[in-house]
Amino acid sequence: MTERAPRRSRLRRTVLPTGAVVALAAALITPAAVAGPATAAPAAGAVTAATAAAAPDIPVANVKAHLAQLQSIATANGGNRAHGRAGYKASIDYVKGKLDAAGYTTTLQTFSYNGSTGYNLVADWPGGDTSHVVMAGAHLDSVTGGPGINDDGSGSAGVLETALAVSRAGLKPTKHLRFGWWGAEEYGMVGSKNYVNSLSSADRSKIDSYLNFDMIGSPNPGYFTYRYDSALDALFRDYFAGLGIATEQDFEGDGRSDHAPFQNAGIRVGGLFSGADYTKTAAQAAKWGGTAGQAFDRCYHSSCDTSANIDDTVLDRMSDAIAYAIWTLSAGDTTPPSGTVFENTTDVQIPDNGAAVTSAVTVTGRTGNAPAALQVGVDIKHTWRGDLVVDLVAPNGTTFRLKNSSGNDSADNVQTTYTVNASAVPANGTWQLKVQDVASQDTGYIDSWKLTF
Ligand code: DTR
Ligand code: ZN
Ligand code: ZN
Ligand code: CA
Repeated sequence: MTERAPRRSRLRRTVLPTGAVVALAAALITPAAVAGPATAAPAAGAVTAATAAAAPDIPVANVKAHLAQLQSIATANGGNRAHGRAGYKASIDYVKGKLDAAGYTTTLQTFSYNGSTGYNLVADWPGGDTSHVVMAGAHLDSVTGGPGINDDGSGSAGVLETALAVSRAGLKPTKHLRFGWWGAEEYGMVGSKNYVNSLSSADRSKIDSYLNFDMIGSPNPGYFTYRYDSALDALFRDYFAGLGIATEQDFEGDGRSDHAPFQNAGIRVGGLFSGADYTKTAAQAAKWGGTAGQAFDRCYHSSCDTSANIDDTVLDRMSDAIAYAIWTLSAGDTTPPSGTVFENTTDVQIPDNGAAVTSAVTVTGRTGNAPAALQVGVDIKHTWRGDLVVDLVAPNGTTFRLKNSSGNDSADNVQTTYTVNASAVPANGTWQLKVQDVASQDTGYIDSWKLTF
């Protein structure tokens, strides 16, 4: 605690315009938000542990084992798994065998395209409310020119292993779970169009959301989310933020994969993508690693899209993200809508030039971590706000500095909304506003404060 320089006359003091206060607050917060929280960010496991039924860590070795099988199938069948070729049907049989053994109700849907029979595989996990279906899918076909291990063995294997994890966990979701593997995507989403067309309009309206995973193991990876539905986009963005990974929204994929037929039928769609033939920029390489100036997948649609064409780390993380989304979305509507306000309106006196005081707000019913742009509304009545140091303390002890003291800030009151990047800390628990008056003479109290999630 320090003694400040003699104060100026109250009559001559300058009152900062509100905009200046907000700008000052932003300047103070930015370094902490960039440098990360004061305490270590929770481990990846701790992020999901905060959810009601924690999603499992998907073993990437299992996902890779599926890819090895798909590679063997291609190798044994002329080097591809394309629509109308033996390697495609063998791929379907492999996936179906795993799902049948795990207790799924599988349906093989056939269609005809280009003079050949095509196949979709649909797997329903028994139970859950069938009028609220959560669905995830991937295309199982490759182009004729290669084995298609990243495109889209990766998505097929990640979805398959998530489905098997549902079985291992004996998951009893509130909503009904369905998984799909589509044929002939490479000819213009032929299989997924057939599937969506085969549904009655009543059955289409029962699908709450469809998540698509087409290329999730790119060797020079990016972390892209589908941007079509803001809640599904945020679900994945927040998941990766919890791992300390910044995502970008995908702008390459419009109408280019199996989410499109679902979207055209008015179904909410989301998904992940690690990049195809576009070039990674320097900025993207800076945040994700890998090589700038090179394609995310240099083997896209080529014979070199083999088991060697996979980055294990992105495959692992995106497979975990599939499981996180499936667990979270199928658990039901336990998450309050965004915009939920948690507030404490009890006055807390702030001792003059004394110890810090706190006011608590308990957040419940949230899933995962707090938002990247957490709104902290503060209303402190005080006769000289320059005396005050204000912090936000997260449930795990992470401290965010909202405001420093200042000998020059002679206005009354702290009445503003701060934006804090709290995406590295779990949302649920008791948050505290911590206020200390560090100079004598002027006094005040915390009137109220709130967190908007
Ligand atoms: N449809 C893919 C490749 C692809 C290109 N851009 C995107 C964006 C989002 C998902 C997929 C893609 C293919 O199978 O070739
Ligand atoms: Zn493709
Ligand atoms: Zn694809
Ligand atoms: Ca004081």
